[in-house]
Amino acid sequence: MSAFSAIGEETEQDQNEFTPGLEPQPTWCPGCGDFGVLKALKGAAAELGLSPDEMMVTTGIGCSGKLNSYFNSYGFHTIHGRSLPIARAAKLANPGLTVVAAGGDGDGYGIGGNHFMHTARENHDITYIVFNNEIFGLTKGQTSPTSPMGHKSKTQPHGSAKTPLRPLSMSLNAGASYVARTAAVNPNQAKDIIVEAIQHDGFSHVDFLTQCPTWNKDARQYVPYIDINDSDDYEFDKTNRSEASEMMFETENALHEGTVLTGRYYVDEDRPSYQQEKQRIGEMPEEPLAERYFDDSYEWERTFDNFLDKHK
Ligand SMILES: Cc1ncc(C[n+]2csc(CCOP(=O)(O)OP(=O)(O)O)c2C)c(N)n1
Ligand code: SF4
Ligand SMILES: [Mg+2]
Repeated sequence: MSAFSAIGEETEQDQNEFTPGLEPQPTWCPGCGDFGVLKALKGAAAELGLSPDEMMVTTGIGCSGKLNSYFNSYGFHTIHGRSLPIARAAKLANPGLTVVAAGGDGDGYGIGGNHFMHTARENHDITYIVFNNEIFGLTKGQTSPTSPMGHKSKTQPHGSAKTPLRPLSMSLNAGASYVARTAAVNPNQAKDIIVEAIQHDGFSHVDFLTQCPTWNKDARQYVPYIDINDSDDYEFDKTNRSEASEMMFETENALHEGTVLTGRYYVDEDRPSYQQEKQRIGEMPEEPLAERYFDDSYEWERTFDNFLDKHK
């Protein structure tokens, strides 16, 4: 239940609860993988019994950034690469809120890469969904950090000379405590993974493969996919860091060799979240910071006043 929830009781939710009654309706192109993320997120929120006032979805800029326009909850359509700092602030101020940050591969692995790395390192208790279509979709198909080597686009007409970034490995190495990959073509797995990611205490990173039939026609449509947790061909312990790391490395190589591997790669239930650690060392109160705003008797400490005092 959020600090401001008027409902606060466990209720059964319907997916339609998260569909805005009025316009806008999605403007994504027919066949776009982004529809799959929206569907999975609605399904996950309904399964968790959340109501719209108990959730906040922050997004960056891109086709992916439109997500919160079509999802009925608190939302913040931020600027390019900045969906994570806003999500972190919302969660720190109001820990009862379920906070989901979302954005594209260009958004999160490119311009916002710094925020991604440090949010993972600090293990903020939020879920981060990256729509990975391996290009910049909204701006008409330029090469992105996850585009495969040799990928031809308007910005790289002779093919990209760069090796693609490894999102799963990067996330693990930066410090994320839950790392998974799913695909828009796999809606049931996607919904289940988002449920787990939201329930996880700490930073959950979901790399979500979303096909872009308009600008990335050369890319595979991420079918057929293999669920590594269900397949006998891939045995590893997702709580073991080095086994998870090897599985991620293999997955990232396989994608560009034509095999789409998905599933849960790393889960660390023991590591305290940033919020828990801050409370443990006494730097964060138990009561939500956001409630102070409504507390008329609270005496605000202003950084500026402290600064002046120090220099008197
Ligand atoms: C600071 C800044 N730089 C560049 C842009 C232009 N821009 C808008 S969307 C985008 C790329 C989006 O790609 P991605 O994050 O992968 O999202 P997608 O559209 O593929 O979902 C860019 C470069 C911008 N809006 N702001
Ligand atoms: S341009 Fe690509 S990513 Fe954007 S809405 Fe169309 S299909 Fe989806
Ligand atoms: Mg993209």
